Amino acid sequence: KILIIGASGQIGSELSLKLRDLYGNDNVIASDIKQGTAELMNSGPFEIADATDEAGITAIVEKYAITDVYLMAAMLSATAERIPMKAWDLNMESLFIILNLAKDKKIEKVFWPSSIAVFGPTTPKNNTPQTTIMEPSTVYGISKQTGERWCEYYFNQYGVDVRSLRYPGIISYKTLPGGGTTDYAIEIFHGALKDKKYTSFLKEDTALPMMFMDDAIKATVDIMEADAEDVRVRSSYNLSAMSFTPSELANEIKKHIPDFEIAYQPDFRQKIADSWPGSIDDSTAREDWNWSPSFDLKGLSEAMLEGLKKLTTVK
Ligand code: VAH
Repeated sequence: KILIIGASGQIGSELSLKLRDLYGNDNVIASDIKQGTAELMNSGPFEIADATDEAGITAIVEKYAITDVYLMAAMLSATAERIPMKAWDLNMESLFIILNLAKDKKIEKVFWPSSIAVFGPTTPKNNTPQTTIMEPSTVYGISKQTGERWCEYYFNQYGVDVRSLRYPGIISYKTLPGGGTTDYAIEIFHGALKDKKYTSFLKEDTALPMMFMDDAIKATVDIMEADAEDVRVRSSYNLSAMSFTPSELANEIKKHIPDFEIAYQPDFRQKIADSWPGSIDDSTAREDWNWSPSFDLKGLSEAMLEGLKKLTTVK
């Protein structure tokens, strides 16, 4: 049985649906501190739970005889800068609860997401290697770097089968953006369809590693289904599909909406974005467990516009 913590979030909500498709609705228990989309709530078991509540999480694990946990709850980069201690507590306490459940053999396997936010201003910016200088300058990045070290420690010391991916910016349409610095690349599609215009909070030439949600879900399923001995990296794998700047994304949208207009008003999130790599080398993931993305910038833009149009007409 599978438990997803943070199932109402951007990745959690789509991951829950995919895992229910793959393994059966009643074998995938979704949990979060708040309810999720109707699609999520109507497709299988849901438990309200606080990811930092050890007793509550342990009770759910025992109630359903959970074997695999996907810990998708976290506070993202922009929000974390505003409430650092709350972000640290949520991002770290939730991880320790799950790692200790695995150490105590109450669960067998863990997925925990890291992020390209583990890299900082001193990291080589282009085609950032799997192993390199990591001096993250954001609370979110520090929590993800620390989390990676603990995951590797629990694997080496206690044999905990925890697997992790350094997600790039993930672009999707089924939930509203939630406090991420890369979320301009989601908001822009809403603006394009609604008002034919968008004001970007990042500068036009800010290149960031990005991925369409379906590829992020595919990578998550692939690494969790890989043979344990193929998962050689037990901190976290670099992962990517593309890199683009706000102006490149705007030009792609203009192919569909010719009179779309973009403006630029960088805010505090520019500093966060400037500390991250422009592009990622994910060759280790490709070598170890056969990773390969399916969506490029063209495919992402088509999928986002199609998906949002379907959602709005449905309403
Ligand atoms: C954020 N979407 O912007 C997340 C992600 C690499 C970016 O970690 O905080």
